[in-house]
Amino acid sequence: MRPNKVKQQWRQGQPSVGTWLSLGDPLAAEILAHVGFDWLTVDMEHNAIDLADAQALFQAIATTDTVPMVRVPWNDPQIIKRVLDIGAYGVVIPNVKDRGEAEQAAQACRYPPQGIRGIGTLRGHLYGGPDYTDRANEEIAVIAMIEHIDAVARAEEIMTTPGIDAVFIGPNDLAASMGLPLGLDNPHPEHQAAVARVLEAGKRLGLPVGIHCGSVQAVNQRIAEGFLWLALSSDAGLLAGAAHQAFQQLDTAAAQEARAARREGVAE
Ligand code: 3PY
Ligand code: MG
Repeated sequence: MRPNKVKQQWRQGQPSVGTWLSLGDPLAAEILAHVGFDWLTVDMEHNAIDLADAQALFQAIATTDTVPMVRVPWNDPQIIKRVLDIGAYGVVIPNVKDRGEAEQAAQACRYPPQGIRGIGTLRGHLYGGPDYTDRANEEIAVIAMIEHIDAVARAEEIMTTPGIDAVFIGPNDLAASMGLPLGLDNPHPEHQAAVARVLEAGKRLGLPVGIHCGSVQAVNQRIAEGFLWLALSSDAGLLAGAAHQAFQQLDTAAAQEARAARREGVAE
């Protein structure tokens, strides 16, 4: 079976960096895969991306060595089975809050005897290779999201659940659960403390910890702190950011107005 580069990176203690695919556009996915990100995660939780879209996105990513991953809408064995069967090499499960939910996620991703995944993939073999069914339990990455303050308190029980390969912090839902202002790169001291608690537990237990970042600076800072799975914004965020930056530099009246509005915004 084609090895999972992300799991290799984790074994070597190397950070693995990618971005989120929210647009559902295969050409955008192909462009980002050719940039050289370690992985790309198709986000089926918050967008209009269905299974057929996800399969086309995986096919676009497969033109490169970038690892195809997916965030499922919820911790549901039916959808987890189907995203794996169309070729996901990693599954991100939202809002895992305790050991029972972590067990459900891990078992949905594994063939018996470790789990309950049904046999019957087509594209898994095309992408992974003829021995896919024998090796999938080893190569597929299962990533539980910690994005509620109750899950932070239970980080150890989630991290030590058999079959969980990494945890990933969702800064916005975590902030919402704490009644704090939102923001990916959240500076609030209580938020920072919750993030630090999860990272410390991961280091102590030898489990990779990831986090969603809004900027390159945040990714680099989190790498220095010891995070091993870093999401840099999304296809939509990177597109909007680059377009805003280019637009602001134009010698046109509209751009001058935008620059002035921005300065006023900064001065407020
Ligand atoms: C969050 O910030 O809640 C996320 O889910 C990021 O992916
Ligand atoms: Mg979230």
